[in-house]
Amino acid sequence: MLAASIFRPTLLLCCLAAPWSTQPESLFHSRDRSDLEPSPLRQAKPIADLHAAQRFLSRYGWSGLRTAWGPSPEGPPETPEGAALAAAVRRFQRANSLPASGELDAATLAAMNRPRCGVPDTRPPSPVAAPSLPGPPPRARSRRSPRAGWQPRGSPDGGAARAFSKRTLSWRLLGEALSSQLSAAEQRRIVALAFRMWSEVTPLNFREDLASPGAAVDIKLGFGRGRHLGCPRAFDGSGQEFAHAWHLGDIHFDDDEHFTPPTSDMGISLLKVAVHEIGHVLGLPHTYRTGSIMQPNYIPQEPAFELDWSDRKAIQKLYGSCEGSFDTAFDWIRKERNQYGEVMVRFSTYFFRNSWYWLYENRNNRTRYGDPIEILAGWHGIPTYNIDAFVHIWTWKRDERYFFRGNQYWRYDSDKDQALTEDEQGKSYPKLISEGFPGIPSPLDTAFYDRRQKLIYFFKESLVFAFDVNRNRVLNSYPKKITEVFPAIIPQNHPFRNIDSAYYSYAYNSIFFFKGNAYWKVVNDKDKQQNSWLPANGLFPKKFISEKWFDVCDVHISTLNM
Ligand SMILES: [Ca+2]
Ligand SMILES: [Ca+2]
Ligand SMILES: [Zn+2]
Ligand SMILES: [Zn+2]
Repeated sequence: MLAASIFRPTLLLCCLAAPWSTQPESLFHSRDRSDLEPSPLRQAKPIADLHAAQRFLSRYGWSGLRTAWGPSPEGPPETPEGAALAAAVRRFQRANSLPASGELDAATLAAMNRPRCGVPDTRPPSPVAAPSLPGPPPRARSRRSPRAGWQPRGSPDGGAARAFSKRTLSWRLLGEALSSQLSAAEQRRIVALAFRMWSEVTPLNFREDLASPGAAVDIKLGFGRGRHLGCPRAFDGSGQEFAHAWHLGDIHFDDDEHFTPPTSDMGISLLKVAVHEIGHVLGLPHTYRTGSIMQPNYIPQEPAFELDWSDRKAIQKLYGSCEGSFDTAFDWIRKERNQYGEVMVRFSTYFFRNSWYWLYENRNNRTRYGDPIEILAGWHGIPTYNIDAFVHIWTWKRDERYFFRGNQYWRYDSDKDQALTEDEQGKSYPKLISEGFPGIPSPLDTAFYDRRQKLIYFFKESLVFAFDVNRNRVLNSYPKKITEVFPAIIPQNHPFRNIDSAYYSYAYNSIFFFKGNAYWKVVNDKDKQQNSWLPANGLFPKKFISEKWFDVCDVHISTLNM
């Protein structure tokens, strides 16, 4: 009932907004609250006339007059000329995919009454129109706000701008300003998840800070009703504005709204609103692009929502993409039968770093939603951090997967999703590398299996060892210098030693050497066919891993298990 009234266009709310007539049951016990009505939500006054529409257009940046952001935010609006008003209405109509009539018709008023964020959509039109000029937009006039620092996000410029220069930002849900609708633990969990979602796609980390003085906390969040938290901008009651964000990192939620956890399909998802407002604090303006979390209006939630491709690119334009080294990267091959009974080879790509891993979706060119995950949680019985290497020996007779760390190796049972403690011959694991792979040193830097040659290439410092899996020994001419077996195409453009990971990618049918945040692609057959002068196994010049594999981002350790 409550949720329905929020989503319904609120033109009719004048009738529903009368003082609540039902009196709560009288209180018999101080703890006997079960029959009490929740404190009635104050309803937002519907936008139903010219005066209210003018206020809306001004408040959200559609008209040239900016009364909502002036020294008296709740004061009466100035009256724009009819033509200016019609132009503002048309702009608003176009953005909302309505016929641009300039008339305040029912559909336009309904659009104005939809639940929305309090940050203005656009900056007021500049008196000097320069639409075709490249370069940064002209600065809009800035008026002094009631309090230094109380500038709404997105205003005055309305464009994206990086808001923080440091990489780790602290946040706090203000204890004195919690929502009355969700438990404190649930609010904190939802807000922490909202921050984590941004950290999954940026180099930023977010840390909850309950101890520092308030002024030292980067982003402070709180709930309030009507006039709240010393904020110059009062909330309007249930409906319309549900939250706003300010410069210096303050986020306020209208506690007259029916905020719900992500599992609910009613009300307004606090997670979605928090992700949106954090987007503002980080510097993103509104966009009317379908699918973006930065749309000004609340879009009732899908079962799961994620930051889409464009939202990711928008925030990465401000903060850069995620970089870092990997302990190992590999494709996990499995054979599946298709509907015709044919055996199909499928693979998943994994990146390991410290005690975390990411599954990479090559098809979507991004990491799986919700990653990274702890190795401990996804892989059973192998070391939980700093894996040196992974090898999948794959012949007609053999299908064996090994993880290497230190001087030991583990064999992994793909079907049971568990490291073997004993194999079919009664050999127990983990085993010493020197026993299972005679002549191979440890600890290893990395390794990969070459299926056609039936060789494992093991890498240690500047040397590479080719290991014949059938004869279980190192080839006679090995070890060799890595530069000898995998020569640089451009002289000196080579990792030379201590490679983090030699990764054979089935998506690219190529070997890649990873070191730090860079990769070198190894010449494959197709490259040779196209350019016969390329040396066999030559290394193309260095590139950044983040330019090929997107959004492999760390998150703050405290949010790893969300
Ligand atoms: Ca509201
Ligand atoms: Ca490694
Ligand atoms: Zn917004
Ligand atoms: Zn506020």
